[in-house]
Amino acid sequence: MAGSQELFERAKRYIPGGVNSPVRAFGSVGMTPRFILRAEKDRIWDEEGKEYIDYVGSWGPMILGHGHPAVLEAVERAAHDGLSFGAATRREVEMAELICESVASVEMVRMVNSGTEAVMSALRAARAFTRRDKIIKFAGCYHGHADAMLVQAGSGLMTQGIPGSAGVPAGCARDTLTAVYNDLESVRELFAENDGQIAAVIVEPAGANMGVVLPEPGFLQGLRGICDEWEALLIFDEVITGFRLGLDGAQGYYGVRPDLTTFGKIIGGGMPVGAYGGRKDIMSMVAPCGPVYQAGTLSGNPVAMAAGLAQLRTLKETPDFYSDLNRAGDAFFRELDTILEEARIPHCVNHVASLGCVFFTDTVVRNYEDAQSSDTARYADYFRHMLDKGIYLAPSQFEAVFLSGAHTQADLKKTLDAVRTFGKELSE
Ligand code: HOZ
Repeated sequence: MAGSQELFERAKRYIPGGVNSPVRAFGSVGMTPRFILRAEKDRIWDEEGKEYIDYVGSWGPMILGHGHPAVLEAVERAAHDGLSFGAATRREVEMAELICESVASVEMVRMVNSGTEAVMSALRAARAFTRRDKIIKFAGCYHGHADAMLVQAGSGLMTQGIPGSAGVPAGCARDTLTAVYNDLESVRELFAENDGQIAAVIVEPAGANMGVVLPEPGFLQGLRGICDEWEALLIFDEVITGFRLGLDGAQGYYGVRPDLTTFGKIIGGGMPVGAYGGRKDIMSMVAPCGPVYQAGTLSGNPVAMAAGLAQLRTLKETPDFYSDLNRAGDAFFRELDTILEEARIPHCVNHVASLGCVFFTDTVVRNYEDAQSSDTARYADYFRHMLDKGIYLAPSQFEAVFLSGAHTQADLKKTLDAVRTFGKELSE
């Protein structure tokens, strides 16, 4: 049977870079990507049959772990009922109700197929509502690959070390203004320079695409205040944080109410899904209610809705799910910090709840520039060491570690032991 190396050679002949999403290529860690065969709970197996503890979790969606029985059963049932109708279905109504009941700022919601689509559509609605064109985003925040958002973006662009993408017309990027994360003054300046032209500020309420960068106390509240002052909208991109920090996402966790929110990942239970929603007066502008056009054959796909609903219902109905997971996350990242401290390796561990990362830098990482001070060669060594010990981390310094409810104490300990041996080997 073909292994990862052979599959990668074949893939490169027909798929750009051999992958369908750049970070997967393992380029920044200088390795051949592992081709994944199957997964169960917190484990994945590659084509060679090697087993790993998985901390990528499909980049966030697998908060219950892989192959949760409730999700699998719901998918099987839905698949038998029909894969796609391109027509309205009961599950879409139930999904919309569940999201609106869980997230207080979301009064209406529209399902789409990815986080990119969700952001693109939310920006369109914001521009239509305010009748303004300009958008403020933050350097290092990643909001999918729509033209207007590929400006100083995080995730794969950071991995490749490029500030933006070729092929984006100057006109598309002209209306995107970039501020500094955790720096309200940089936002105020942009508003003052573009009086009456800014439709919205879009932000990852906890940055998770430049590594994990957390909002400092008052930052998100400050954004709310500035947007109100200038009559602009505040958009939280909760594609990663939504239903991860808690049922009401980062907005519940930090206590700030945005006007619009984008979702993805967890709400699809592992299937391709996105959604955007928020204030009723804004969402009522979306067709067929209003003049903002947005549509999709696979939007609200029945199998994707079934997977997402099963996952969200399980999260909602499992007592203490978030308190247990977040406590495990706190303990894990604290211990990681201690181990690296004892090994005297310059580092900064940032984390909130079950989401975190380690930067190999002696700088406190509070924005994109700080994140860029990281020693990416050391991250590559760390990644290779951990992979060798059966721990599958993100193949890039600028992504997150995702814990799930399926990670056992024994597996977390095994992971921390592997970090310990990394520290020892480095100091020898
Ligand atoms: N953009 C994702 C990381 N933030 C990577 C997606 C993927 O490769 O699946």
